[in-house]
Amino acid sequence: MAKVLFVNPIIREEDDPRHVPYGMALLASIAMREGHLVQVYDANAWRAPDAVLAQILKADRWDVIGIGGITTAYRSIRHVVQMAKEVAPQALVVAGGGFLTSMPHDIMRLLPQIDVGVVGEAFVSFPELLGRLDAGSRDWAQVPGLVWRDGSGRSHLNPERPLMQDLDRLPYPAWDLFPLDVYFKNSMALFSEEGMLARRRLDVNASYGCSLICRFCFHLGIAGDLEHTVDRDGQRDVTFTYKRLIRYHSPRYVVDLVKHVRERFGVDFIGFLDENLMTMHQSSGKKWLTEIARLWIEEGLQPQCVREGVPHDPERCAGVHWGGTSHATLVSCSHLLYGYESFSPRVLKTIGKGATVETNERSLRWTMEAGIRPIPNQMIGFPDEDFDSIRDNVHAWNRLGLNALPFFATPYPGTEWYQTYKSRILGQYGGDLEAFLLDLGDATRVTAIISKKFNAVELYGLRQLMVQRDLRRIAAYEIEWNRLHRAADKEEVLPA
Ligand code: B12
Repeated sequence: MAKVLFVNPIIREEDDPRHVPYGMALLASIAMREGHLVQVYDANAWRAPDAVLAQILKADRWDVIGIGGITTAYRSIRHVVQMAKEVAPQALVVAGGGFLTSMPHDIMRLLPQIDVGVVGEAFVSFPELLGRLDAGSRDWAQVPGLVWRDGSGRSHLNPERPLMQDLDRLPYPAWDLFPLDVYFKNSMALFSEEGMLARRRLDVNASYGCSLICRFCFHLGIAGDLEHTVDRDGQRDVTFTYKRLIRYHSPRYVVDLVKHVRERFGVDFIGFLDENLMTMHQSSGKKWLTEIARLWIEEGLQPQCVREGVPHDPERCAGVHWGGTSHATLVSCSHLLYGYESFSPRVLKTIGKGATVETNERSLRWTMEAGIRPIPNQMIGFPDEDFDSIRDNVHAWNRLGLNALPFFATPYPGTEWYQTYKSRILGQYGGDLEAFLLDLGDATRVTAIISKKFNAVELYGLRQLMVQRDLRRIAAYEIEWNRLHRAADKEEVLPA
């Protein structure tokens, strides 16, 4: 059996750690079920100095050091794998998750310390890798879903690993390997009163997939979106398509899991991580969430305040509240997060999501009428953003009484936007992909601009004017913009 150390990299350095990494917790559990010896160092939770990481890396003779996360964890991942190779050179460094899946060959080139990568879903590929290692083999060419390097340093991507069909075969995540006290301290989710008062929140991912095809979104290669291309030299690469394979845990699995965490860890709130809980309900013939809710009540998980119709009091309320994500074309918990993105008809048409201004507004009204707090997400800087779309948003906020600080539209790797605007994006970083990866954050700052019309200075300025509802200055700048660009156009056509 292999000795495996998982390292959870730092994500959102500027914020407190709030989410146990669900995929890693599942992989740890799977590895233990297969008989391997597993430890976790949660760098995101501990935020400790490097000396601690070095100690952990030396604390045993690890066979495998596993690390993974989303693209914005790149800086931390880079640091950990560099240290791992220095301090524990005997260990096989294995990486996975969105940062690698979105660009396997690039990551293998940028981070030579990674020995093997697991592309897309790792539920089967990772234990198979451990099994091989255990059997003394380091021949990775036969394991679907892996990316690896040959003796010359060239990376190879193996054929795809089919997604697991029966998700209920998954063991429960190994939450007890993570410092839950740190996470419980940051349990509160600022999205609803119940969420705000949560003291012991854990997250559950109940379904995999999303039926939408938003141009700014990426599904980590675990939603049926991942496909391979093979070039003339036989070199494989990943591509992300509109194909979907939507998978659910059964309501029974979900509710038993929640019951388990209630009994084991005393949780009072469950955050559903599902990419889009409500679209998943919709595509299940509107039965899935209803059945979860029925079992939730049957198993005694319904919060006392909901049952008795009284205000939530965390001192008295027994039971488990929950929250998740929704989409503007549906509403049917405590809070629902909505990615409304924009209230401009033109922009909405180009996002690919199928939402309209009407569905956005309707869902907001319905959600509020149902006593659920809607949390709208807005963005600025779409490829087709213009003065009229900016104004449309301000008008909608005024109409609906919304306050929002829009995010900046960001082409994260793996998204359609990244594919479409790749050369433009890299052009903004002097062709240096790593510089772009290191710059990415949570889209509250401008990174690579994909707006055809506005530059960074304009996007910051316009966002500020939107927040202040300053339509007069937006109109004045539109005149200025047109004047400047007319002048620039004229200069361009002047003979040299
Ligand atoms: C929880 C979550 C977060 C958490 C942190 C997650 C974490 N600890 O890594 C927080 C809230 C911090 C977060 C933030 C953001 N997130 Co987020 N988040 C999620 C969410 C909801 C759940 C992730 C999850 O648990 N998935 C389910 C599990 C099973 O998948 P998994 O963890 O990836 O694990 C599987 C594989 O990826 C792989 N794997 C993962 N780790 C490892 C490790 C090893 C060793 C191996 C072998 C394999 C492996 O194997 C697992 C099993 O198959 C997803 C949506 C979703 N439902 O997936 C979005 C998602 C990952 N986030 C996304 C985005 C865009 C963001 C933000 C940029 C959003 C924003 N504008 O602010 C920010 C980044 C902020 C920042 N400054 O860095 C994108 C993807 C980004 C990317 N390119 O990688 C997703 C897919 C949502 C979406 N569709 O757009 N997020």
